[in-house]
Amino acid sequence: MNKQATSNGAAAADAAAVAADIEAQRRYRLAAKSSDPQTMYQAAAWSVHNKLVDAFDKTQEYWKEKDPKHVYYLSAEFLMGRTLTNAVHNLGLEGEYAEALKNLGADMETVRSQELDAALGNGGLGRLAACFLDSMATLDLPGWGYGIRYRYGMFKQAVKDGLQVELPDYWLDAGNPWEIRRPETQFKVGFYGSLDGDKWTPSEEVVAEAYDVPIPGYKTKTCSTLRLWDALPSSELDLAAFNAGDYVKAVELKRKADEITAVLYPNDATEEGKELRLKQQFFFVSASLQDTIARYLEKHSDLSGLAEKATFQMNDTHPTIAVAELMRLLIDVHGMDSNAAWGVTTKALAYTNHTVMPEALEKWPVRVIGKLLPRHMQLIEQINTQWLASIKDHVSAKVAKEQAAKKAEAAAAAVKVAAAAASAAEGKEAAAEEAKAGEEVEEVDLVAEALKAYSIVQENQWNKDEMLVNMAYLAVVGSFAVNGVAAIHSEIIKTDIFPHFVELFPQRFQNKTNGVTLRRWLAYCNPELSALITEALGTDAWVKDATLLAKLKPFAENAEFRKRWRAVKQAKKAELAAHIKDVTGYEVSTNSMFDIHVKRIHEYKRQFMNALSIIHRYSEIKAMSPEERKKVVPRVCVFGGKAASAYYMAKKIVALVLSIAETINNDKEVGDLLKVVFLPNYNVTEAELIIPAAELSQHISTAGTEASGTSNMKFALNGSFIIGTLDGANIEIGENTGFENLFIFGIKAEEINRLREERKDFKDYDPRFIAALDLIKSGAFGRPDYFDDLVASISDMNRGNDWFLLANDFASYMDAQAEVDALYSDQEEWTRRSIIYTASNGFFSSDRTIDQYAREIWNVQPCAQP
Ligand code: CRA
Repeated sequence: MNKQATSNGAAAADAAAVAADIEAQRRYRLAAKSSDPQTMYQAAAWSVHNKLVDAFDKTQEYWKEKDPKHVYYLSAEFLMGRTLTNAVHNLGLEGEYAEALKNLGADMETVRSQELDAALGNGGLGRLAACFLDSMATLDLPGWGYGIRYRYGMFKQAVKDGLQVELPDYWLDAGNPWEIRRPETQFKVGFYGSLDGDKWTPSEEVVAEAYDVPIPGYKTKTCSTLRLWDALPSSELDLAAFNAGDYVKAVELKRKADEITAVLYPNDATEEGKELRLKQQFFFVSASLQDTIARYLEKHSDLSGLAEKATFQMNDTHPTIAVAELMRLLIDVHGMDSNAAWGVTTKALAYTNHTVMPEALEKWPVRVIGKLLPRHMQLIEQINTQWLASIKDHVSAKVAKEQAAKKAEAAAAAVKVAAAAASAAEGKEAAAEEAKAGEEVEEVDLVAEALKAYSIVQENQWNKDEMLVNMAYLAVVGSFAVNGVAAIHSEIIKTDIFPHFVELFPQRFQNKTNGVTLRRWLAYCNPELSALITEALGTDAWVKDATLLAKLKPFAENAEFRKRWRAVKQAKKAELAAHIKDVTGYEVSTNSMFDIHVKRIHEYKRQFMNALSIIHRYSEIKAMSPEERKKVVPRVCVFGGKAASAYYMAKKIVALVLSIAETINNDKEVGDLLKVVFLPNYNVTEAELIIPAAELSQHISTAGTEASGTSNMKFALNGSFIIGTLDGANIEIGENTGFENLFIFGIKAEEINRLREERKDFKDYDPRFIAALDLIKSGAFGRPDYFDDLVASISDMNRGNDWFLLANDFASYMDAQAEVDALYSDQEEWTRRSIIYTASNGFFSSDRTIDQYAREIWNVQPCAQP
């Protein structure tokens, strides 16, 4: 697949043309005299940009002419990472660009490393959206992404004095060659104001302006778009203020508009900025729906057919205000009657749930929606009223059935009591009382009470005076399909999150196990392994057809192939080791096992448990004789991940990892037997370097908490072993790879509730767990008091009470770790199984996921240019 530009006459000519183009960009677009790496990056990027624009225009014209059904992926996050390598490869021009840059005295590696990540997302959900765009384009599916053009992406994480510090991410400052501004595509979005009957007059207004990011598919002419909205002050109000001489107000409007698209909120943060967050959500949803409707109306006169031409996939609850906004647009703007509008809405929307964590299931106070979007609050109330009316018979019947069962039970109990005390008068009295009690319950309005469980608008359980809109419920009621993101998660949402809805329409609920694009996450981030795979299979077709990876299996038995496989891993480890040295100053040995734990820092993901296991390992090594130490499998334990700036415990976890790293890495007695590294600012680009180098990767969330995980798929595809719990997609990776090849440990999801109950008097602490906690408390890693709250959160029943059950899982986690060491000592077997990982997990290509969405939810067909 690495085209040899020099050995191919046509490609060489193309390389000359590319070089001339890059030169022209440098000279005229940038008017630059220097050829420093940043300038060369910009020049190369603009040259690729132009090719993308050509492909983009052709695709969009073709789709416009053919008018196929489209899917619109509404997402508050798109974690795109860098674009240059991906675009050049997807266009099939990697040889030409490498050659051209060489001819211009630059090199691809240096040039591409100049690009800043587009980090418009928090973690898995945002990166999933980016993988989906790549797959949609690759499969020629008419589809667009819609989101927000945040001016600052996810914060930049740095380490200072052993703690995380957050720095702004000025990703747009150097200019962004990957977008096309569309001043001609603007829509007004209103907020606040008053309601007269059902007529809404907003008191604040901004203009949403489109920016298109072309998304090239792999080995296809299709180039789709990610349309991101920027907010501008509404020109009319602005002008009015200026004309009235109120310059301050005019500037104020600009500031307010800027605020909407300034920053991305960390998804697990607290209260702050709630209203602004809802404003952001409504802003991009409204603009996207207006835009789609406007394009639809260019070809069709009647909006009743909208759902035949468009599906809006709501990526988690963030865009779910779409239910009310689509209704408003259809009714208020386009004059549809409300029943017809509801018919169109519920045929056009679909919803993906990505989490069962209560704090991430959005519930907006009625007060907040009512203030910011009064008409939408009114519509939500109406939707809810009609919804509850429509299910009243069902709920009444259910209540009656339950009551009948209860009565029968009470009667049986009464008979029993009477029989037991047959001769005694008290017995009869007791029986009579029992029977009476059963009837009294009926007097309460059981049906009204039962209906509350189905209501979209509900009481805040922590504050009875506040009413909340459950956005997930709104989404379920307003959608024709609801899906989870891994098999186990799709079951859990049915039993734990939406049981009442499943009862009414089981067929609405589906599973779509997540996937990742093999282009970015294998072919481009690991070109060495890709070349080896391509050579073995005799084709690079696996990049587009991941099922072909299965053909690698027989190669696992070939000693020569294993040797080459190991050599690739060693090369990737060496690259990571150099990076570690660069960033942290620590020297790590590539003869050690590279054990990686990278993801957002969260208590449920249990980085803390990994840290405790490392402390135990450290203590063990310290206690060993020199002879015993010879048997230790040396490890480099790498952590990476951002803690939300307001997440107190997560920041302590980062500090703990940094502290133990400091102590252990400077302990001469331990040397290379154990090293601990925290790599700051984990993002897409870091992941592209880290994942190919991994030998073991950790996915150790408390069972039932991680909806899917997607890095587990990337690691598996790059031949890394998984140590993990029976959670999220780990389970399906186990099914594909063979569970004997994973290091699975810990409690099961169905045990969690019971175990949490039992923790009230949990005493079964593993002595190794206690010892590790004691060592932290003793100040062995510095900051003696700083970690008190963290330690208490898993050991003090009054302060957290180990909600994520680290103590329960610790012993089995340590057993699994011992198995890892044992297997690693047998490098032939280890490598054999590493190959099996790559060969077994083609299922996790996002091409498969998207194909399923297209067939089973969207009903969207490929539309490729001839
Ligand atoms: N944090 C889940 O927690 C999942 C991704 C993508 C998450 C992950 O387990 O792999 O979504 N959920 O489906 C989420 O963001 C709001 O919920 C995630 O990225």
